[in-house]
Amino acid sequence: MTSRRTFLAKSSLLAGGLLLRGSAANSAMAHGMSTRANTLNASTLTPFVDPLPLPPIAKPQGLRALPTSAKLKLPYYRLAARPIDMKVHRALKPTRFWSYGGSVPGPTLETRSGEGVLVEWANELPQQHFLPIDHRLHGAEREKPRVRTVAHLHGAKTRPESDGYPEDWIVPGTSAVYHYPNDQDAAMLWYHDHAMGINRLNIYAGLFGSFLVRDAVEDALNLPRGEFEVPLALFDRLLTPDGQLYYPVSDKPDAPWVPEVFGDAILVNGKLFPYSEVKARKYRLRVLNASNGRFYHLAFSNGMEFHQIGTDQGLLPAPVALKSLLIAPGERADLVVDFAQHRGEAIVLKNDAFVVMQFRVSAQKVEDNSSLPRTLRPVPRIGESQAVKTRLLTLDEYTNLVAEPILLLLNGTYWHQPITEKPVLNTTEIWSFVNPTDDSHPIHLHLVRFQILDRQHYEPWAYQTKNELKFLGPAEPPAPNEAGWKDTVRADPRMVTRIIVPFEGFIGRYVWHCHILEHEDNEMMRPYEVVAS
Ligand SMILES: [Cu+2]
Repeated sequence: MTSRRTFLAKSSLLAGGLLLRGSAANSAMAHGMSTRANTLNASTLTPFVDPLPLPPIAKPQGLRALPTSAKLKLPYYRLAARPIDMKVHRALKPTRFWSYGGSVPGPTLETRSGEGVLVEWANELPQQHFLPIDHRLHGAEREKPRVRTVAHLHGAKTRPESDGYPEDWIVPGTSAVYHYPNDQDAAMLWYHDHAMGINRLNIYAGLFGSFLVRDAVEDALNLPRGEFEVPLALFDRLLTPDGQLYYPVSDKPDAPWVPEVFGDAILVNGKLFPYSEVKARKYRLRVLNASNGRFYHLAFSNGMEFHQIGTDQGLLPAPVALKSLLIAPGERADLVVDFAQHRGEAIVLKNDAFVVMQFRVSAQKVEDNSSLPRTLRPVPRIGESQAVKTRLLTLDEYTNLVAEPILLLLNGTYWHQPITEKPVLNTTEIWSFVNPTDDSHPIHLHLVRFQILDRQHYEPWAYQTKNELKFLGPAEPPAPNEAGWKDTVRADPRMVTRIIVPFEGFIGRYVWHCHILEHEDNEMMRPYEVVAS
């Protein structure tokens, strides 16, 4: 392999005072962001005093014809981004957010496989941003409008013109209509902003929501539904003492970008430490990690077992029993939790030692006609021999001379460089991510769904000095709860993570990127193009 990474590290980057961050570098800076004098200590607030809110279900505003086929009329939704004030805790004054449709998370769109919808995404925001823009970042230069939005439906198989390409942003007072054909399996997708260079700020401000695709396979399983199917969108924030969003900045006024953001206020559907009153029966919890950079390691305070039945792109082959769940930014987990044996208990959902929310199980015995089937949906494994190409792609972090991360690249390549990944439509490829950094990077590809082949440790010193991949130990298959269709994968430190990807759907230009939003905004995103055969 010719290593662009090595080339860059030795030439332009070193000349500019940049260093490639090796395995010995410390990421204390990245992990010290949550303790600041000018922020509220969220743990001083009384937990479990606000009920868990549920985002409203979006209602279509009638039917409209597709621009390309006047005969076909589709449900038409309009979601406008505008400022709102929302109470995140009983003891705090309302917090200013930017919202799609009046709540954070925005309204949930509930759709069916094979039945397309149209969404008009409107930008009704003010002309000034309320979070700190870094004008050095690509796409966020001083001459660009401060407030730009573009909606991406994460996990959707859409044409490129409806995918929310980062440079397709719109300004206040304008809107764009996107078509989602929903020709895909039942899954929980999520919409969020994707504007070049300020994506991390727009999502932190609140521009996201869920999008459910349902289908007959899911219907036939008799899973808990209606009031017993509960979405849980997790997003951590830092708050000022008077309860406003605080987005941290570096100590350099002209370069405010920080490499990661971790807040101590973990919001669930927009509330801090909420409680939910539940019946003593099975519930289906649709968990979304909508955080900028936080990974969650979730478990119940009583140590109870639960089952994961689906992942990013839909149902797993069979339920997987778990006592804890790791979920990275951008990922979704579909869970079934049975409270039947816990009548009258108050059970806390925790992120390691920290409180997330509380479930109060009613004392009454109730009838539960829902099922947790032993099998769910077949997920045929794609054989490696199906792949026509393997790409080795590095995940790179560069630091300054005091070991602070200042730039992240995919395969040593900047956003503006020519497209290097051009898979052919209806072919399958293996993408191998080499991660020499200290961080796990959740890598997301637009348009497609994929399967994880394996992860394998390598010897970092041989890689750093000789660009040689010497594997340590065997390749590890994905955990059972990752062995379904995915669209986001954890690429863990000092490992090679391999995914196998059928490029299906449409030709055109899409993106792939790290879903740690601070990384994505600072060059850890690349265009790719699906080309005709
Ligand atoms: Cu990253």
